[in-house]
Amino acid sequence: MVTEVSSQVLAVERSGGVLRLTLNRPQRLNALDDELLDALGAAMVVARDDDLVRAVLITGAGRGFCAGADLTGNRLSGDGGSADRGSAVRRTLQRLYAPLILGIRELEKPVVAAVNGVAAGAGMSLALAADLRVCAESASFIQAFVRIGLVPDAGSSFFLPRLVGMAKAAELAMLGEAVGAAEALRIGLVNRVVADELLLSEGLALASRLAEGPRSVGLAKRALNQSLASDLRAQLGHEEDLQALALASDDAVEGVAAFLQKRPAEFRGR
Ligand code: T3D
Repeated sequence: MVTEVSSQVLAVERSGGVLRLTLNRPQRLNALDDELLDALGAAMVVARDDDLVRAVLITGAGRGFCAGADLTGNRLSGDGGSADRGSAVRRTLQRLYAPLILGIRELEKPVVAAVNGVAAGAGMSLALAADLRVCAESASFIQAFVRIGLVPDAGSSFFLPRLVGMAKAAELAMLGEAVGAAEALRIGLVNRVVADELLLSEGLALASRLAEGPRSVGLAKRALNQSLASDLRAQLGHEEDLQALALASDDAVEGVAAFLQKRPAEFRGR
C-alpha cells in the first residue's frame, strides 16, 4: 500500500499495479480546494516515480466525481477587486492546475477516470485529462464555467474540441448544459457507461488490465500526445523514434517470444 501521500481529502491506495486516487470531500461534491489540488499533484509524482505503479484510477467519494473549483474559497468569491481576483486565479492555475493536468498527460502510464457522479467545471477537465473514461449511468458532465461567468480552464478548452469536435465543444462550453452518461457516450466524451454499482469494479478491472500491459502502452500515450501538435510527416518521425524505444524494451522481446511460443505474454512494464 502507498500511504505516504494519502490525506483527508485524497485517499491514495495501490493495489497491484494500480494507484487508486479517491477525491474525498463528498460534502462538497469533491470540489477542488488548494489542499486537494496539492494532494492530487503529489499523487501524480508518486505515480510517475514508483515503478510498481503501472496505471492510475481517479474517482470520487460520495455522489459526485468533482464539482470543479471550490467556490467557497476566497479567490473566486472574495472581496478583493477584480484585478486581485484575476491575478490570484492566474497564480492558482499556474501553480496547481497546470502541473496536475500536465502531470496526467505527461505520465507515461495510463490514467483512467471512473466518473461516479457529476463532473463540473475543472472537475470535468480532470476527467477529460485522463486517457480513458468509464462513467456510471448516473454521472453527468457540465462545463459549469459559463454558468458563473468564467471560461473553460484546466485543459477543458484543449480536450473538448479534440474529443467531441468544435461544434459540440462550443455548445457545451457556451451553454453549460448537463450532459448525461448516454449522451456522453454517444458524442465520444466517455469510453464506457456502466451500472452505478459496477463502476468501481469495472474501473479497476480496466485499470488493472492496462497495468498488466507492456511498456509500449506508455509510449503509445506519448505518440498520441505528440500527434496533437504534429503534421503527418513529423508524426511519422515520432513513430519511428518510439518504435525504436519500444523494440528496445524487455516487453517487446517477451511479446514476440510469447507469440512464437503460443503462450500469453507476461509483461513487466519495462
Ligand atoms: O482559482 C480557481 O480555482 C479557478 C478555477 C476555476 C475552475 C472551475 O472549476 S470554475 C467552476 C466551478 N464549479 C461550479 O461552478 C459548479 C458548482 N456546483 C454546481 O453547479 C452544482 O453543485 C452541481 C451542478 C455540480 C451539482 O448540483 P446538485 O444539485 O447535485 O448539488 P448541490 O446541492 O448544488 O451541491 C451539494 C453541496 O456541494 C452543496 O453544499 P450544501 O448546500 O449541501 O452545504 C454545494 O454548495 C456544494 N458544492 C457544489 N459545488 C461546489 C460546492 N461547494 C463549493 N464549490 C463547488 N464548486
